[in-house]
Amino acid sequence: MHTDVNTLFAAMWQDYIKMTPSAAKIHQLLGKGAPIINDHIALRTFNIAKVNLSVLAKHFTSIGYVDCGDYKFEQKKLVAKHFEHPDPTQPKVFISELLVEEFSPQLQQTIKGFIDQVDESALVADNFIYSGRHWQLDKATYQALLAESEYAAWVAAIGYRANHFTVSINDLPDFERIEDVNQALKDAGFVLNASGGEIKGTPEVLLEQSSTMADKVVVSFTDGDAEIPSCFYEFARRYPMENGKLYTGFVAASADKIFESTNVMM
Ligand code: OOG
Ligand code: NI
Repeated sequence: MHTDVNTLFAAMWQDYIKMTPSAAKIHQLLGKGAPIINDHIALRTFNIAKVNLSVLAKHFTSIGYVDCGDYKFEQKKLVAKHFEHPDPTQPKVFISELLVEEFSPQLQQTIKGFIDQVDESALVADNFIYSGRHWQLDKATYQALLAESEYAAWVAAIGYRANHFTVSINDLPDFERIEDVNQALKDAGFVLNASGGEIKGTPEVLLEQSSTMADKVVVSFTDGDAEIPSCFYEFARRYPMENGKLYTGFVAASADKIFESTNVMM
């Protein structure tokens, strides 16, 4: 496991921009070359003990992150937690896990087959949370998973890595409103996730969010290559609570729609 927060996120960012070429362009568009503060990153997994949310979380709690919130997504059959670092300029971490036992026996068997292929030593290696896929996957299995859960198919194909980074709009020198960030992105030709509206959340819930639709990358399957959705970029504007401090949590109703940024079809 990593011992330093900055080297961990630098490595995750390098992996992420390989999967998400538009993120590097958007980073330049919004930051104009200056550093950007990341509000949060997110990871996905299955709730099988060997690879579950807490296994991923250890890579963050071991470097000072603290469990700060629980979320439930009934329809998508997911649960999630978010973690914060004592240094508020470090990204928050949102980790979700799919409740595998709530799906068909076929899906359960497929996922167990994947997890059996994960090497125990890989789980605690420095790079586990940006190591990608650890199992064989063919196109028909990917399609079968997709029919039951977009999330299951995404984790099956893309594996362990940040599925998004998130620009902190509050820390951008040239933008204040999320509407203006969205307009700049659309003017530059990027496609936003419109599920539930381009802006998720409101000042009243203390968090406004938007995201791009995931880039498409060529992924190797055991029976050939195919282009599928990889990762996306998110934009978050936080509002102060009554005590004057910015809200640091997430909003489940908004998160529910952000998950759909990796959907194959909208
Ligand atoms: C996480 C979706 C939720 C947010 O900011 O609400 C989220 C995911 O897509 O894995 O990132
Ligand atoms: Ni997010």
